[in-house]
Amino acid sequence: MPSPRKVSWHAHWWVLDLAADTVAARGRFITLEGGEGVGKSTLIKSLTQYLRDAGTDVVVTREPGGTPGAEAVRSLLLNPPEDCNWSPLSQTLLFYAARAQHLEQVILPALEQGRWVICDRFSDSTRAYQIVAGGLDIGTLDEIDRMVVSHHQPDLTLILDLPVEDAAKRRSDRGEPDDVFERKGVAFHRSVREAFLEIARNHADRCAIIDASGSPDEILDESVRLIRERLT
Ligand code: T5A
Repeated sequence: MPSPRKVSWHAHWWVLDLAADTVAARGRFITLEGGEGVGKSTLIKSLTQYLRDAGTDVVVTREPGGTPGAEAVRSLLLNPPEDCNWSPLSQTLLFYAARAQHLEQVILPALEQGRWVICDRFSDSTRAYQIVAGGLDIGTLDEIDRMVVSHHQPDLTLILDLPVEDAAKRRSDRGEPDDVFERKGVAFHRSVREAFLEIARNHADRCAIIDASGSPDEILDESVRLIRERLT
């Protein structure tokens, strides 16, 4: 895991300053998005370590998941019972049921306490997977999102972008069994990648794309630079 000293010195000292300045303020909500295997979990570990070393109080969480109930929903969605075959609408309702509880019980209380929340996936994943790749009607999703997430959108969304073949290779090198989404074909994963790029274009004030083909250190450095640029 890279130490903060490996990140450019200006970014490092900025994080220290920011941590000191924001003790009593509302925390910051950062989400990481992108296809499977692009490196989100790897970045979350190094970024969390980096921020904690700089004195920031960070809560790390994930979707679907983050509470015992939402983790149970996660397992229903990612490893469904045989012949279950959730439709995009039923998947969306389950993702948002888990998200509602996760927001109420984990994310919002942490932000109110001034803690930073780093979340592995959030609503943009539903937009990419269930709408663009799954075919759900966008109006339906917007309505559910307004009801559940409302104005509690992330302060910054880092979208890790990688060709689907490279992401698939990283996943297969890791040697873990694929879940229901990872088992889908190349065309599905290409649609997901395009969907994230479109989300970034449509929400340029909140989202930033990171080229995930670089080394873990380079990706961390770029993330810290973006946090500095966008969250001040
Ligand atoms: N989903 C989720 C929806 O359909 N709708 C929704 O609303 C939500 C919230 C969740 C699934 O649910 C779907 C999307 C997903 O299919 P997940 O397990 O939470 O699944 O998410 P995944 O993206 O599948 O998680 P992964 O662990 O597979 O991918 P990561 O976290 O992006 O990748 P990571 O860090 O584990 O890295 C993969 C491998 O690459 C290496 C790592 O060491 C690891 O072996 N690696 C690198 N190698 C070279 N260079 C780098 N820079 C590297 N970074 C990592």
